[in-house]
Amino acid sequence: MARYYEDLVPGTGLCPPRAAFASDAGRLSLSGTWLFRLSERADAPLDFLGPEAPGAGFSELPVPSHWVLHGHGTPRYTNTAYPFPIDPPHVPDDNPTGDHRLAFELPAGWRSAGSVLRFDGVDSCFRVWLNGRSLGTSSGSRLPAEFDAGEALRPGTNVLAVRVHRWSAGSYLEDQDMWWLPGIFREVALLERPADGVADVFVHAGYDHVTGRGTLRVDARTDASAPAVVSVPELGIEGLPAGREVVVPDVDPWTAETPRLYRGHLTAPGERVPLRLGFRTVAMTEGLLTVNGTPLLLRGVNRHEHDPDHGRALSLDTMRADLLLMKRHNVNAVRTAHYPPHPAFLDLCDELGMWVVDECDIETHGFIHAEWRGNPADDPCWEPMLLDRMRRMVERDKNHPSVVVWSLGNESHHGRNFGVLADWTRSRDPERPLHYERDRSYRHSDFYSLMYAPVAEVERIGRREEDAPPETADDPELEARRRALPFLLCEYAHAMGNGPGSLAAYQRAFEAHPRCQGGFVWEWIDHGFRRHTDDGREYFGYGGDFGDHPNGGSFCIDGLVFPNRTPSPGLIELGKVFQPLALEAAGDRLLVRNKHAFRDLSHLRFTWTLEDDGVRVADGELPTPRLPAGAAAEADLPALPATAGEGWLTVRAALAADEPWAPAGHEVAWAQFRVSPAPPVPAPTVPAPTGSAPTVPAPTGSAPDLVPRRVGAHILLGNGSFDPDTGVLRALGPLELLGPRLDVWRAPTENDRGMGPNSVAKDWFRAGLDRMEHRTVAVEPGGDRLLVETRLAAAGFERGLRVRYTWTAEGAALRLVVHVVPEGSWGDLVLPRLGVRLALPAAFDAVRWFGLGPGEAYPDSREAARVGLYAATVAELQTPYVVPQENGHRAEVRWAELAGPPGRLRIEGAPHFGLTARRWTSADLTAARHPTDLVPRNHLYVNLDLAHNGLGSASCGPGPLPEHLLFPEETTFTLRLSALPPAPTGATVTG
Ligand code: IPT
Repeated sequence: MARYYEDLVPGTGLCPPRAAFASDAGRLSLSGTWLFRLSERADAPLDFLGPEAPGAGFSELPVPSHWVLHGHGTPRYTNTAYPFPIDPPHVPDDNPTGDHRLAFELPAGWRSAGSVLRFDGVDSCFRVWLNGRSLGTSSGSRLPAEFDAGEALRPGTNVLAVRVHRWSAGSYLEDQDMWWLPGIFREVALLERPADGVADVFVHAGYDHVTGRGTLRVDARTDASAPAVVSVPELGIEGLPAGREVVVPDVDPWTAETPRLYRGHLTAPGERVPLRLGFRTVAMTEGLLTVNGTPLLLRGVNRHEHDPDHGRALSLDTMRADLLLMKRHNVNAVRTAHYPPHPAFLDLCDELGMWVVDECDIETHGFIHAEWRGNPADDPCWEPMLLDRMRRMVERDKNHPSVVVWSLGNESHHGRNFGVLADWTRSRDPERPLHYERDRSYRHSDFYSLMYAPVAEVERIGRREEDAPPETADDPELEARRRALPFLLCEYAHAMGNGPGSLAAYQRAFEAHPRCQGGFVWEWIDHGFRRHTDDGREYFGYGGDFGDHPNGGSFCIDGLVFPNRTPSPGLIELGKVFQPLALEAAGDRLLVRNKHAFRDLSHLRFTWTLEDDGVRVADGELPTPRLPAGAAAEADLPALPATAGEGWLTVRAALAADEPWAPAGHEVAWAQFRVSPAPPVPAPTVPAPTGSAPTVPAPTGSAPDLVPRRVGAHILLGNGSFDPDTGVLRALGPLELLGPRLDVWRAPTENDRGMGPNSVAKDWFRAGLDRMEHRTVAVEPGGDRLLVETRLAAAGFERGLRVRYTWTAEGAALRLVVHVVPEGSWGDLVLPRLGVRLALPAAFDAVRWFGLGPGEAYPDSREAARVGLYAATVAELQTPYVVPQENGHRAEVRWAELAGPPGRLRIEGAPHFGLTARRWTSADLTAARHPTDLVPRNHLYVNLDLAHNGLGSASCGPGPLPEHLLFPEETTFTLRLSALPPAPTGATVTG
């Protein structure tokens, strides 16, 4: 048994794999407090197997858990690199090994014969002893292992000992981009196996969409003398022998939109197994993945199992929380990246409705660093271990209606062994298609599948005009097969930090081309671990924060929800883009298209609201359109009263009644339509629009002087006081401020930082955009205006931006026209943003605005923002990305007011501007590694932006679409600043 953890066998002493199912047979949970000892090497003394107290060094540890999250060693994060030398199947002598020990009482009357010890997940390789007797070994971290415990069990106290090795041959197959987290991280249980019981069950419940008939056949493996029988009382099925098919007229099919489960039982003489039957037929029909005859459009996410405190030892509540959040954001599909999830997650998918691509626990990505030499996927010696993983997944999960596709694994290049896996799976379960992305011949896949393809490529694929991959180019038959396959983007839209951009563009491409059956955003959750600074402030750690080397840094922080499962703006955007209704207004008609695949709209209630400059003036209900899945129709819009300002009609479709995944009233879809004309352009010079406080006259009481003049060390114009040397505004009435001055920097997002050469931020740093310097060319009071000319450029560069600020007084307000002209050669460099920055005293905190909100919005991630009147504190304007970066930009702001003790600064745009307000500068944000590094300064920094570069997805994928690139060009923008008295109380706000 020496170094058994390096053997190319899946394990020893294991029972054959079978379905995960409950039954009325005894089950003793062995989860709880165990004893634990960590050794640096795999060969520590075996002094903990027997009934006597274990040797020194043991302390308590909860099971399930990962020991590295309980103070024993550290978690390690790598993306592709193996954290040990590539020397398969060997691992270093230093192989952290966790000895686990539990003494438990066998319940009285327990039938020992045939009893099974079941481990639902142990990372990465382990050996088991019961009462000192070795039961066997196993690897395959995210897969169950069962051992026959009957002979070793004894009445009364039993001692279970488990030795877990962090590294094993199996680790070479588990190089998923995630934390390496050793331990017994899923449940352990002792299962009674009754005589005449059920060993395994395989449910086949099909649905014929033409006749509406269901077919049911339950195959059972029993050791029973008499046959097992099936009963489904709801369907009038009683005593149906296992293995015999029955036709059920008029069954309600299971779909992810209508997850109808029928409850039944399989009864053998000695055991009763509850069944949950979902009638559905998965088929590849005319080149498309269909369920019950209807092609699917997968609005999916890739889900890793992650909890900020417990790693992959997830509670049922956490699994449910994931699904509720997904359903509430219109996600209808999950790829279980990149291993089979906890079995209870699939039960929840059956119940709540989700299309699942169940992926095997196979990834050999690190061999890329050896040019794929020795890749297990292509080495016959590894076949048993690979096939064992596929078998254990398929056998465990075969009874879930939610599982509609098997995926052979992730990022393991290609090789003969995938053919073995595919052949076995097709023969064992011909009722589900297969997916594997990395073998570009797709010979083992029923999908043409890619990762991170740009939108234009998706469109080409949709038209079947894509180039043939080199792997099929010389094989017409194989190429024809590939080209006939439906297309999935098994990963796209890398949700790392601020972003992803372009979600709407991808969705348009999917919806335009039937061949494109959707995709899975990368990824669901940020894998950050909760940590605290010395002074007790919480933050989330990532690769390197644990002294782990080598590490993949923040590349694991790429989810749609933050580590604590707070939705990020990316998820809000996705929820909008994924909404299952299209709503468009044409005159007084509303065009409604039902994008569900199976469900009509009777579960939704439609309402409308009319707002005038952000203030609600009318609302009502719309009759719910009677629309079957896939259909469209026009409905009448109500006659609307006239609005004085900007009139916006918002139509909402919300749940009419509670659903298992959201309460009545939950908004499923919405759209907003402008129904009254734009305000005059340029900016209004009249007092504030309806819904905001009135503009006050000049605070001096006398009309301000509308002509600039020098007074002492100032230039005065209207209520403004300027620095005569720099031309910078220092005060507006009673408000002290500094600025606005041109500013192009934003703290690079992770997508700006990009991957490898695909990094616009590198270009920005190289070009010195983070260190632009101002030079005042001229400050010229003249006529009724103050002209300030400056130049902004970086040390060492000739190119720059020439800026002319033209100030005029309009009563109590100042009007500013900023004219920007690029000078010199900018090549194809894009700007991070183009705007002005000003500083206000630190006491300014309350912000109100009329524009897009309530959350942040960027040029290519703004579908979820709606026009309204919003209020927030400065703290609330910040998005707490785990890695500090540009965030919090409120877009298309018509006006904003920032309130501090002396009054309010009102800013109006012509027609609008982007707004961020922070207690730190963009440079501070650029330098910070964690939000706790950000220390509030003595000012509030306000950016007023004309434009931002798009977000894109270049941290792993394409950058922003061409239309969202911000090239420097001659530009003019206009702002109007005024000082207002403190806000009246009780202001109404939409958000
Ligand atoms: C792709 C991986 O499949 C996924 O696990 C994750 O690492 C993702 O990238 C990036 O976060 S592989 C990549 C080479 C496209």
